[in-house]
Amino acid sequence: MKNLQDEKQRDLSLNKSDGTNKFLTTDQGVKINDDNNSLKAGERGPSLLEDFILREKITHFDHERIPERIVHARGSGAHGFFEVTNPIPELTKAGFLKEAGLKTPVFVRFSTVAGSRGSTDLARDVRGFAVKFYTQEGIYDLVGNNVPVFFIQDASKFPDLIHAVKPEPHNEIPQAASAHDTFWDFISLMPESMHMIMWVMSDRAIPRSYRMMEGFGVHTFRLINEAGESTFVKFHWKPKLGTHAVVWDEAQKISGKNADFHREDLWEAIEMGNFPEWELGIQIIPEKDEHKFEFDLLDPTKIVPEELVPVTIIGRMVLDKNPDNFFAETEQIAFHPGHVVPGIDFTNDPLLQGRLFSYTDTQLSRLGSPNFHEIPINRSVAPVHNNQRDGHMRQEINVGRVSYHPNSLGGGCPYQAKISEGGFASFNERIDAHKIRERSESFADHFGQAKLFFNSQTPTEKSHIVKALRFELGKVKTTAIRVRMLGLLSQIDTELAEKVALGLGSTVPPILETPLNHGVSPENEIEGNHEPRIVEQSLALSDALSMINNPTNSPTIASRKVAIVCTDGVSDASVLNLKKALKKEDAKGFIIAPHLGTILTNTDGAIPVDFSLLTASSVLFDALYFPDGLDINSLAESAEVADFLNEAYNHCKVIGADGQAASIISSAPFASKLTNDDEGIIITSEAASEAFAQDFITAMAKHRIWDREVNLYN
Ligand code: HDE
Repeated sequence: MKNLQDEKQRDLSLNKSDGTNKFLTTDQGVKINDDNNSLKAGERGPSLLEDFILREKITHFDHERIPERIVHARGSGAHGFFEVTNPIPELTKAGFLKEAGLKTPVFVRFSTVAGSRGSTDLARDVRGFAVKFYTQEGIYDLVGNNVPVFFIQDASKFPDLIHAVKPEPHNEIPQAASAHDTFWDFISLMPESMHMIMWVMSDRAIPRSYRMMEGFGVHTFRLINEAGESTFVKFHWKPKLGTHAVVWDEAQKISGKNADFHREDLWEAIEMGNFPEWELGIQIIPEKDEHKFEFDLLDPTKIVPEELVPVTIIGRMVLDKNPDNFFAETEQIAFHPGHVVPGIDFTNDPLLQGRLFSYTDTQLSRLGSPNFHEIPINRSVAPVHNNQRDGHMRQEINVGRVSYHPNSLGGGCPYQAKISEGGFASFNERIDAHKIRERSESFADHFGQAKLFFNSQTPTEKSHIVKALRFELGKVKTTAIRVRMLGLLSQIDTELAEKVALGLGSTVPPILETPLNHGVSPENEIEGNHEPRIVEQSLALSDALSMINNPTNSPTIASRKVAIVCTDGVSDASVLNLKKALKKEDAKGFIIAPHLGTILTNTDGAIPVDFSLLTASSVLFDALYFPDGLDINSLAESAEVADFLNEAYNHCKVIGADGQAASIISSAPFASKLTNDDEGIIITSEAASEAFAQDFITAMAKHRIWDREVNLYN
């Protein structure tokens, strides 16, 4: 079998440049003798225009920035491969899905949506999950998100949505945040966004890591087999490490302590060989079932519950190589949902249809030319021959005099491919319709699945949603917007609306006062805008929608980080005991001490320190450990240690201590709140015990000890 895994790397190597052991030159290849001084008239004289070396260097520098993406500006990427585990030739003729074991190179870019390129990773936001497959039949892009639905149903509302969520135009405030008036003004007038709002107010919008996110294609797509038959599919990426989040207070603190938290996590995991991995699954819906559901498959504000149509796993994706150059690869990569290969096709989802226009168009201003496909990271590994010519920065040197089709002078080349030769043919869908500017009646349920989502959450998750809404709407200054939102929330769940209202010091308005129809007053209603309604779902609950109950979660602590607080005199047996146990589980312990360098252990050994108390913080770790032998008195006076303890406790993390260090927990500020059944406080008077390490790991595998929180649903 042909192994294509490294094909893109070989292709990229054609453009790689490494200055090791080479001379410094100008862009024209002229060797430079002095890179530190400009050419001057005399020692203290003016610089000379003639200095082509200086001019070239500064001109290049002046133009080093390109416009950032209008959405998804902040992102991180990695190379890897996709491997077929369960081929589906009966559903698709796409070659990269047809053969078990076949590996196709991929590049993945994860992103936040609203913030600028330099904004924090931990914003409350949707995450982009865009995968470029370099297949033998051309580029296939699966440009998805970590949330399976979207805010709006029609592409025409996208610029409005983005204008509303971006920093407000008069003062460019706030950065990377939806908690402001214009966003909620728009949302409160768009009931179709309610399902998405439930997802975005849940902890899905503050992932623990890119590696712990699900990914979704969002729209319904089509797979087309050799016989030209179509099957509807929804794409799902299921993370090997489970689906996990941080808590909102933690997210805000991480943004200050390490705005690159997700970027760094992805980078380091790959450098350390903890390769991020997802399974690719599809929900398969035969054509004949198109109208069998209580929602429209073409409506991007709806999911197909996994309980109704299970996810069939067809392959896995592993990210095993960091980019060599952020700009050349992660910034210049250009995704497009319209990049499909034979065997994959679109549906008439009106959001997807609009996207099919937008992505190439945006690259023209972002990358500056229709030749962006020639940039190495965007280049197909399948041969490219056509009659497109010229344009800014054209790289390819097309030989011959023929650049048109049909031609006789070039022997008719390049040839058109028959379908049997791999030529792309769109699905032969029958369309016989009036030209109308209308929303389908089948899109009118704006609340049924928002309810399903909310009802499927555990009390902890519901409580987080209420708190997130109290936070977001609490930042909204216009009272009428808050009240309008409470009206919409009451259509999802009255208790939810009431709990949010309590935090806002407000009351839930009667339903009739809530404009439902896209914010237009009844006399201005546009014909064809159907009054939103609630369709009761046949399914009461779906565990797949909850993160805590998510079936993808397995009790693993792989790649989790533990802060081990040390001082001189620490027991090296205790430190080693936990470190070893963590390593066995593919997790890692980091030594945190009052100073960098080394600390002396109780046996006069020296342990290198990873972070000082000043540069580390509880929010950057998954759990906290105080080993036997610590200088408790000096730690008790440290403000940083107090923060470590308090934050780890409040963020529901596991805290452990053994031997004499246990007293640090019994005298911690939260000690009075501690109950005996807190599964996350692991203390033993014995030092370096294996049972302690095991209990610590078992507790960590629960991700967080949610019982500690003030739960609004208890
Ligand atoms: Fe995008 N989107 N989008 N989008 N989108 C872009 O393309 C757009 C939508 C998504 O890492 C832009 O190259 C429109 C849904 C991701 O480079 C732009 C509409 C989903 C990324 C654009 C949508 C996405 C983008 C900006 C509504 C989930 C980042 C830069 C009709 C399925 C890709 C660029 C990367 C990027 C337009 C809605 C996902 C402007 C018009 C729904 C992951 O073309």
